[in-house]
Amino acid sequence: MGYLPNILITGTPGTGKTTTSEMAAEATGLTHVNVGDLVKAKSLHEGLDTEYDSYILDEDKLIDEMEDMMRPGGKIVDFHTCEIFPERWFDLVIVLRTDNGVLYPRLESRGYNAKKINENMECEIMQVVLEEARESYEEQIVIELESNSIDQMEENVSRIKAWMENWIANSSS
Ligand code: DAT
Repeated sequence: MGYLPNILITGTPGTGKTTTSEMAAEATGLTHVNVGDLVKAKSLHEGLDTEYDSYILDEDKLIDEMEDMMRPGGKIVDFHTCEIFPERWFDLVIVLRTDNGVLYPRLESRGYNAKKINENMECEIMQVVLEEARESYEEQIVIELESNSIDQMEENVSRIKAWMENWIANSSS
């Protein structure tokens, strides 16, 4: 059949979604979809929230834009929120987690303003994305992975690759 799974990689900004997605795409041959970039490139937003310096998402436009690309499978979707997507899109949902002391300097070195750093730190401390994922998808497809070090990132990429190979073997039998 040549059927391929769709994977969502989510987590607080700075936890390593984009880096992990790029590496996982390279390791698996799946296609990385950076939703933040897509929103900007196709103007799938209602302008900039100046207080938080981030785009106000137009969710309907975004879902419409992504529907056709998700249908054939084979995508690694990278975004900091996960509850807006249709549940049926994903076969695996990975939530990346980072310790406070590691996340803070990552956000600082991005040049985020204090308000945005604090908002994101609180998001990670309160496990906002993990809880969203658990509420939005079946428990058994949601996996929480630590992303503090390069070693952990490489291990996470290996796990994604192994999961995909197993998924393909099971779906073709
Ligand atoms: P996100 O897409 O979640 O916002 P990113 O992939 O852009 O995160 O990573 C933010 C920065 O942190 C970037 O400079 C790479 C670094 N980083 C991310 N995950 C890491 C990890 N597990 N180990 C070491 N550095 C990491």
